[in-house]
Amino acid sequence: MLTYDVAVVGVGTAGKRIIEKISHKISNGIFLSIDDTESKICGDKVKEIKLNVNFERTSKRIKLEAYKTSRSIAEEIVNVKNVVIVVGLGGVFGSSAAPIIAKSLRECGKKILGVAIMPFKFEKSRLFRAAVGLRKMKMACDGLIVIGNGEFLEKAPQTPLFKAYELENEWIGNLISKLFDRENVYGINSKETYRLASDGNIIVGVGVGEGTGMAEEAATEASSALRRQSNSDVKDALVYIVGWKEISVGDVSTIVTTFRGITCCEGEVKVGYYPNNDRSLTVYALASVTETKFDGWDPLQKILKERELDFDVYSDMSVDYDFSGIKCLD
Ligand SMILES: Nc1nc2c(ncn2[C@@H]2O[C@H](COP(=O)(O)OP(=O)(O)OP(=O)(O)O)[C@@H](O)[C@H]2O)c(=O)[nH]1
Ligand SMILES: [Mg+2]
Repeated sequence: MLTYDVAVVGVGTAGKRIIEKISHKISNGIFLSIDDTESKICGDKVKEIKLNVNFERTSKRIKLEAYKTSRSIAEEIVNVKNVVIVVGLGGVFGSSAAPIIAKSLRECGKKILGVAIMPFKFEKSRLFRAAVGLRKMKMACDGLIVIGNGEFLEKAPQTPLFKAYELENEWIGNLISKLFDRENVYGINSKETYRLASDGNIIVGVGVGEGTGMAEEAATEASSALRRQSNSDVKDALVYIVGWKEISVGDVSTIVTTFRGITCCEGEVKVGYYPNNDRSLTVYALASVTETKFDGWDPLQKILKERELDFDVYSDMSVDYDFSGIKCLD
């Protein structure tokens, strides 16, 4: 039987688009997309699972269908230990389905790394649902990486939205493929990523540099993106440097020093290096922080502390649950 390093599951519309990118970048993986829209993915590397919820597209229905599907996925990826679940939070589909799928696969013994993409600040109606979804993903996954959509438009607010998504999906695809890149001797291994991501609040900053000074430029941009997402100093970090193959030891040192300076990080900064033929450098920084700006999008959390208002099927569903009698608040 074939064995794979990782299974990557994209949930909802954003998840589906990103999984398409990732499928071209990771050589030894299984790729699944779970959504309720018709098939649109190019190529045959991604298996698309269409949840049948169109006749009753409620959060409750999506959760039930997602749970049932997660059982068959578990059977399909029986030989895979690591699972990455990618979801754009804030819509109904992904925010409802992704935490259920994560929890259910985790109960089957999989190690779950969640990648949650948060909406743009202007998507006002989606922020609360995204923050609630984020909290559930934190509970459901072994580790979670949070990516703020807004960070990618900071440099080019004139960019058409679909192009911004396209560019961002490319970046997210590159980052995730680096997390599981086992070819590269200078890489950061996936265990280190899981360890950092299990800390609770992990955010991502991306920066690109070109020409002379590219190292400092890319590091400054990535660090500033982290600063915008959190007021707290960075505790520990993983820094993925991708690009120019002539990069020097001095450049790597500049990246780490700049990163430490801007993010006030006194903890561990591990660096992975992934050379290619680009004449530019891209720095992806994964950073552990005490709190993020996304936490504030769910003001109820502050009042309720550890208590849950949303008693959905997710709260008490166990693997062998009998669906026939489920009652829940939507
Ligand atoms: N990076 C990125 N973000 C996206 C993309 N499409 C949507 N998003 C973001 O992800 C969030 C969730 O959107 P969708 O993925 O469309 O939502 P959904 O889970 O399919 O839910 P529904 O709206 O019910 O279909 C949005 O608020 C957007 O900010 C994409 O292609 N790339
Ligand atoms: Mg959708």
